[in-house]
Amino acid sequence: MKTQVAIIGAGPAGLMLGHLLRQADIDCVILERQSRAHVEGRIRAGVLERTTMDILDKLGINRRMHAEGLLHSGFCLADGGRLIHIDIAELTGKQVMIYGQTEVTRDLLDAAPDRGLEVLWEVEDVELHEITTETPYVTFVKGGESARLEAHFIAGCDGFHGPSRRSVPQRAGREFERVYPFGWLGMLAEVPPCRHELVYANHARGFALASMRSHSRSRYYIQVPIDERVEDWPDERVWDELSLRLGAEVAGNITRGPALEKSIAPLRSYVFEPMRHGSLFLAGDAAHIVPPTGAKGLNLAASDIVYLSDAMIGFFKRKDALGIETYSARALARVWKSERFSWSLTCLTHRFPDDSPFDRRMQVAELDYIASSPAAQLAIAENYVGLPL
Ligand code: FAS
Ligand code: PHB
Repeated sequence: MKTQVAIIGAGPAGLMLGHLLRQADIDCVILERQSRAHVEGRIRAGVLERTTMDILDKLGINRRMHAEGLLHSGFCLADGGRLIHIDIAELTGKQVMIYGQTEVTRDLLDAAPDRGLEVLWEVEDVELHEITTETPYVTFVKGGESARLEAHFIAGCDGFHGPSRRSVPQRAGREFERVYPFGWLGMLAEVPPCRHELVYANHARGFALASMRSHSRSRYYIQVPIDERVEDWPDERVWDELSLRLGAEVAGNITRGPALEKSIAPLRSYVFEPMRHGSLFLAGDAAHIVPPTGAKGLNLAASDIVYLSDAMIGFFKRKDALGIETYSARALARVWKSERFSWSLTCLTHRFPDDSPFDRRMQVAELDYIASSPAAQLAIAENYVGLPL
């Protein structure tokens, strides 16, 4: 098999890249390890920045997002019963869209056939070859048959555990990581949200987040110890903990119901540099991970893909290699700013096991400062809605 761009991974990064390349009449093939049902079944991000919405608008894959998504103009930080409202629309002139990554993935997959975007599902043993030459190729097994896909470029959109980043020799790359001493237990329930906006709560018992997917479907999170097992958290225990951590005003409006999904995710900050090695380009979680506190994971994948698709389209359509040469530096400049924001909001809202009384005072002082300073609120708001590309 031959194509211009071999894309590994049919998550948001791979699917957005595939659509943008096909829209520019560039050949590409997506290789995905899982089944379509598995990919569509993953419950992940919930907040879209303008950057991500713009990609879906540009692709014309936006009807359901605008029909079913919820535009939000602000969110709250909660601390011991105090609610600090961050009015992102007033401060930045921008809003964010509440529309689940599950829905974004489904919309991109539903639109793939009309775009002529080919996804090979359930491929195994994907391996990258000759990635420092101009004739790289990928080998894989599909339905028991070995296959080889030759391409000009390979896009590693295969997430944190995929083979692409591991194909870069250790001497050629550098990792930066912080693993947090806690995880997030997430619960999805078909109950109306407890508030019209998201609430990020700092509580002595730990962080909690009240989010949503629609007016009838809520998504909640609580910070749990890193070694916690989801089996030890029956629904009622989660609801009780949420009520304690979110504070009386917010908790008073919680509607309880059976969990549709409940899982624990670890939290880490991670960046791999560079995001290009020869003919291999890394994008999304394959190159970086953020703690979900800042709602940046999916949106960073989107901004990587804006840079990468522009670069590849310039190369193939105008023989302009500037975007290819500058991709890694451009993407990393935005990645690091989002890593900083996600890390800082995590440190502000979570309780760390080794926190000293001084550390707690620093959290209280920063929350007091945010509550009293429009400048501090603007700094949070402009990062939350997404920094300019
Ligand atoms: P993805 O991981 O989504 O996609 C990579 C794809 O590559 C997958 O489909 C995988 O099956 C495939 N793949 C892997 N190995 C392969 C191989 N060998 N061959 C072929 N294909 C292979 N972000 C937020 O903003 N907010 C959140 O609340 C949030 N919650 C999250 C919860 C969890 C449990 C996880 C894991 C992540 C969460 N994220 C969240 C981050 C998440 O949304 C990612 O940022 C987003 O999925 C990134 O998209 P991709 O880079 O496409 O990677
Ligand atoms: C979600 O709704 O899944 C969500 C929202 C905001 C975050 C993280 C997750 O910061």
